Amino acid sequence: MARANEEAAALVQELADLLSITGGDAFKVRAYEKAARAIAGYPDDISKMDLAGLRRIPSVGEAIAKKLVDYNTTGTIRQVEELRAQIPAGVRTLTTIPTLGPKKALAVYEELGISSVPELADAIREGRLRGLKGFGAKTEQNILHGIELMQQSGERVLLDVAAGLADEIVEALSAVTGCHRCTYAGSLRRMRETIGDIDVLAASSDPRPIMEAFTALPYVTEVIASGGKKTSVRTSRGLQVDLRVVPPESWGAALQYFTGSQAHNIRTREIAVRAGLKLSEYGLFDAESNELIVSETEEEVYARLGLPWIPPVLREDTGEIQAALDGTLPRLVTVEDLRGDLHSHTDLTDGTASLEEMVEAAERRGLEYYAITDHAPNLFMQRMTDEKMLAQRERVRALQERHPGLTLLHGTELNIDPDGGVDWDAEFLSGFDICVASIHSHFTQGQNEITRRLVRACENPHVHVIGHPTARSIGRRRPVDADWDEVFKAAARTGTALEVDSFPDRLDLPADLIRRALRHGVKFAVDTDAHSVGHHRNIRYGIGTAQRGWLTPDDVINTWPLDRLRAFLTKPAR
Ligand code: DGT
Ligand code: CA
Ligand code: CA
Ligand code: ZN
Repeated sequence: MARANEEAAALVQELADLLSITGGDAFKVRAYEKAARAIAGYPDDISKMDLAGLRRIPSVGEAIAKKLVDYNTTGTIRQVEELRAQIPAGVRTLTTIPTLGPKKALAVYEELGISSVPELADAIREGRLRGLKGFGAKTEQNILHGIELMQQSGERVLLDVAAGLADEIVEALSAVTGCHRCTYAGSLRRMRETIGDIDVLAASSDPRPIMEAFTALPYVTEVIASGGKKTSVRTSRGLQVDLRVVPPESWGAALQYFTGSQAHNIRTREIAVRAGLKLSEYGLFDAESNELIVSETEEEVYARLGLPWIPPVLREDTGEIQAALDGTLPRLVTVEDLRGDLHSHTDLTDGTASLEEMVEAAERRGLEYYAITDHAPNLFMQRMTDEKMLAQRERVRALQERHPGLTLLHGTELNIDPDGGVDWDAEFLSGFDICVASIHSHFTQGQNEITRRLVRACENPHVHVIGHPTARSIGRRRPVDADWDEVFKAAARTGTALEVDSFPDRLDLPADLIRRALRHGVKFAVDTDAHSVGHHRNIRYGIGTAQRGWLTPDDVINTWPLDRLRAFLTKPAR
């Protein structure tokens, strides 16, 4: 994503937040939120666009386009600056607590003068919020939990933020003369769901020009440490990046070392010791002679240890070494294996691109089938009706004529209600090619209720996929509390797939639960849940998560040929 799009989207989102703190018109707030998503997901760099061009971004009208022109010329949006000045910084900090809405933030500030997160936590523990309108015991618990979540996520960033920056850095450094190789390592290469810092590795016999190019990058704000072998910087987003430059003959060993995880490395080092070798960040050596064993690739390093190459996503010391020794490493699913996407939205609900644009984007991905699954009526904000849904189906059928190579499936994303029911009756549901069903409300029900809810959704013969099953939002909302083994058993028994949602703040199911579900024989759908054209690119994060869950192509229903998928979508009667 272009940096300007990301920054402008953040400003427009902030504008929405500030407006809602000041009690602004709810529809205007929603319009800004929608525009922010559209800007973030827009494929072209907005800093190079004029007013007329900006107006062509979906969900961006005249007023917002003018604010973007303001951003392009001044680097900020005046109205945001004005509102920032009106609202105490403390209140704005309070609104960053995931479970505290703007109204409540303003209330604790105005009633109790609380303007920081620790003050609020203390006030709750001392019972000072009791009696305040709208603050019951449950609200207090939720706020405390929100504070906890915020502290846990700490300084770590989501996968897409780190990946976007790392891609740019690797591209820039690869172009430096004498740079033999360059890539990112660390948790990002292992596709962990959040990233503490970015580790970049380059191979060259002359590190200096690479180090210089690195510290001169436009978004570097601070050089934390610099030396001949390693330089660390902080970027404008507060994220740290470590760069190491190694001689080309040590590349394989260095890449293996800096990819980690630390737990995996401890295991590989033990194996090296037993083989009379020494494996470190400096290379692979003969333990006796201390002679460097040339290892230009990771494959050579693993081969010297008597192992096949192990994909980075598996390097967490959770059984991958034993599987490598036994020759039972999984053949992991890849982006190229996907034939379809089974979850997407258009501007009929909260998407920002038209049906036609989303279908074109799916076609550019080279997909063979594509499901449009706009929200069902019980998500009231989306204002879906039977008529609108049926009219969309007609449009999908007509559009199919123009896309002979891409089979369009007309679906919906249903809402699993507190009792496990969904939006429509069986007759209406049977008109869809595919139904995804997700939890969008009542996230805090107890374990028995959530479990029953998800099991009942699996048992519905018209529900094919459970969307983002834990409903978590990384760093913002905890996963729902279910007896997951019961849910997985129900999904396997009823032939209901579980989704791996590719949104960087969802990655849902998470990898550890994927692996647990796999043992029950569950099938999966790795989807984008795209709400804009740009969201199609998120698929790499969903696939990364699926890989961390050890999934093979056969486990993922949207790698299957269409006829096999269709057979799966006809659930067995029971
Ligand atoms: P992060 O940055 O917290 O998301 O996680 P990583 O895994 O990227 O950790 P980081 O940046 O501290 O180090 C990158 C890799 O370097 C790590 O995965 C393994 C390797 N490494 C760093 N320190 C040590 C160490 O003390 N021992 C071993 N065996 N490996 C280390
Ligand atoms: Ca790291
Ligand atoms: Ca690091
Ligand atoms: Zn969705």
